Amino acid sequence: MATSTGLQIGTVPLEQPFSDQKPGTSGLRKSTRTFEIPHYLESFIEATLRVVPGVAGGTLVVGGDGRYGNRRAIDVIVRMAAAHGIARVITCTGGILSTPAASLLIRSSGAIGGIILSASHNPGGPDGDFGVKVNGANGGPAPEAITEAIHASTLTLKGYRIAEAPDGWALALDRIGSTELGPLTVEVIDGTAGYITLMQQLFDFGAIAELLRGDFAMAFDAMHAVSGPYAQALFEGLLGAPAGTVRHGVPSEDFGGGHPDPNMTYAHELAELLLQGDAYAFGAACDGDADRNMILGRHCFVNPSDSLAVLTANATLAPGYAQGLAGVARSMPTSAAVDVVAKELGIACFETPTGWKFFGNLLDAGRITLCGEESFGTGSDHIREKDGLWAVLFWLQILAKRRCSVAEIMAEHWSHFGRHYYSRHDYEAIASEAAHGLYDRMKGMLSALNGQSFAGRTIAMADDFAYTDPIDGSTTTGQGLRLLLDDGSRVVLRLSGTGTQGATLRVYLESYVPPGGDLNQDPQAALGDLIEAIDTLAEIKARTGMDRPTVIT
Ligand code: VG1
Ligand code: CO
Repeated sequence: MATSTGLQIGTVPLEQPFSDQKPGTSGLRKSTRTFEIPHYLESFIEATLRVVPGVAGGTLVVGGDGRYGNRRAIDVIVRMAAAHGIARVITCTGGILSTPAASLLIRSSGAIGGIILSASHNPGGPDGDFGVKVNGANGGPAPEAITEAIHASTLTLKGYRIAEAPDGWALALDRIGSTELGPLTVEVIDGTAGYITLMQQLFDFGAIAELLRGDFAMAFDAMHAVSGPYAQALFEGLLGAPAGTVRHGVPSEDFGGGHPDPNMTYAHELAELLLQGDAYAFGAACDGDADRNMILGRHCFVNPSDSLAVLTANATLAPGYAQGLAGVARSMPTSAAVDVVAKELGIACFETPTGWKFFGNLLDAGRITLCGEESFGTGSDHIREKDGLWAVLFWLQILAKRRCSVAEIMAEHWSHFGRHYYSRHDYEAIASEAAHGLYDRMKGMLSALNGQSFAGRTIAMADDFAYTDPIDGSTTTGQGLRLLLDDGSRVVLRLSGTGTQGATLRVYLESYVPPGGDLNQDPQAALGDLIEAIDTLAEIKARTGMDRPTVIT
């Protein structure tokens, strides 16, 4: 079929629908090779464009973290958007757009939503992973009702609609400007400008610049991923930090062969710099799509659950939050450190399932201002995604005002609120049957565990976490097995929804020591009895065949 503008639009038949396009915690995430199967990406995009409301005549934001496959995917999405009657696609130079900047762009452009090409912290390249995240008009990850409808649509697809680009047409992705493809306008903009302006509204850049000009040395690791250009413009540009402050700042298609996951295992270079060396007062890193953050001080690692609590306790030091907070929220496996702060501040604290999409309604309704997850995710109502660089700027803001070290902030926080010793143990790439066998066995045992003794305490409640959204009343079940102990400690087991090889088991461990108690233990030692007890109960080592976790946070 030719449109009035002469664009050729056709339907490509699918011999058989794909059966494995079920979005996990954060969109559809698979190996790059899987996405290279003919029609695979197209099938998921077709289902998305059929399900998302407002496609005809609407605006769509498209961009990604720059990993291998990004440019091809943008080309496919643009041509499919044209075939589905989208009027305007907004993308960025090089197709490079961080997840938080995409969230902002969706909100500021009045788009119907966005498609973000990223497998986040998973490695990239031909042998790595690729991913497609679908966000709605509020800028946040699409709610489950939408992702389930997309999945259902993929199961019955018979074909997909795509425009054939006229001879000689190519998307000029590397230049700011706009290109027409039949009735569709593709705008290529600078992906950093709007985001940086928003950061300047939320934080006192003068105060932070003064801190960075003094003897306060900072190291930021962009992990060869999308945060690089933003971090360079912010830290080395506007805030005047010395050249070289941003490490690995040029996005590469395979993240320099690394794993763009800002934790102690994969960002070990930065961790060693801060934890063993003396040269730097502050260190931070972001993940592949720049929605995660890791915060380090000299000889000090800030646990992400603690980071959310510290930001909450110090929020009014930032101009954007000077009026105080409406409320806060954390994902269920995140430690209750923020709960204690919220209680003292007299604000509400919500506990949601894992995944940023569950914060969306609370943010939209104005019930919460800050929220976060133990998995290095922190954010606020400024957008509808977690935001790595925002968290780094927030920490710099606090340090600029308080003029003390990160370690001093932590010590003071714990001595006032008590300390939630916390750790997450990940067992990655376990054979799927072994992982599900372990998990299902534990699930079957839950009711019998109530009242049993565990690590010298008593299990006060054992359940499979379920959540009812306080705004729209929707319920979500099966969100993680919780053992809540009578002294406030707990152990949670979950299977990851973002892994791409076999299954990943996450074990979350937490134990609270009130002010006045021993606040200076090593977390692994403080949690040692819980670690041992859950291994025995869930038969982790025996069933996975692994004698230690792949990653300990
Ligand atoms: C993980 C984290 C979760 C986070 C999700 C997406 O999910 O645990 O807290 O929201 O990744 O983060 P899972 O199901 O593997 O535990 V990202 O940076 O990939 O957008
Ligand atoms: Co991410």
